Amino acid sequence: MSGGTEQQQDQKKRVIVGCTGSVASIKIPFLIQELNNLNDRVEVKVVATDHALHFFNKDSLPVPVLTDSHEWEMWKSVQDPVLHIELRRWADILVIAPVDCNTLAKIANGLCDNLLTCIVRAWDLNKPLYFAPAMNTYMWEHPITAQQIGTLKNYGYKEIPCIEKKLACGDTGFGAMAEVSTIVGCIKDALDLT
Ligand code: PCO
Repeated sequence: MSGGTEQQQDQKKRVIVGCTGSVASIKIPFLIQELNNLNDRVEVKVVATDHALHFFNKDSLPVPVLTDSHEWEMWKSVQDPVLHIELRRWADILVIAPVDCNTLAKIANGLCDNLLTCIVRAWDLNKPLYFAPAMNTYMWEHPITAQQIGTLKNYGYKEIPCIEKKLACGDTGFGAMAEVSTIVGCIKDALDLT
C-alpha cells in the first residue's frame, strides 16, 4: 500500500451538517454532540441558513458554524476562494437535517440563494447527500412534497424519512424530523464507521 493511500485512510471523514428554518433545528446541538463523540474519526462543520439560526445558539456548538455572512466576508477579490466551492471540495458527505419545505423546494428546482443551497447546487454527485425533512403535517401531506422529494431521490440523494408525532405547533402527524440517533446511524453507515 502506498504512503499516500495510508495517509488518506488515516484522515478523518469530513461531514457537513446543513440546517434550515424548521423548528426541528432545535435538535442541532444534540446531533452535533452525537457526531462530536466520533471526533477521532469525523470532522464536522455546520452550514446554517439565516432562518436556522433562530432555533439554536451557534456559539454554543463545539464545531465551526458557517453562514451566508462568511461567504461574503471571505470573498474580496477575484483570487479569493469561493466558500461554497471550497466546502463542496472539503466534504465527504452532506447531511441536511432538517430540510424545511422552503429549502426542499429550492433544491428540487435548482435555486441557490444562500451558502447551503449553493453547496447543494455544486454538489459532487459521487459523494453522499442525505436529507431529513421536517415540516408541519399539512405541508407534508401536500402532493408537492412527495414530488420534490422524488426529484431529490432521482439525483441519488438519500431521504432520512420524517416520523409521526405531536409537532411543535400542536398538530399530530407525519412531518417530524427523524430521531437524531437515526440520522447519526445513516452518517455512520454512509462513511463505513459502524
Ligand atoms: C410544526 N412543525 C414542526 C416541524 C417538525 N417537527 C419536528 C419535531 C421537533 C420536536 O421533536 C420540533 C424536533 O416535532 O421535527 O414541528 C408546525 S409548523
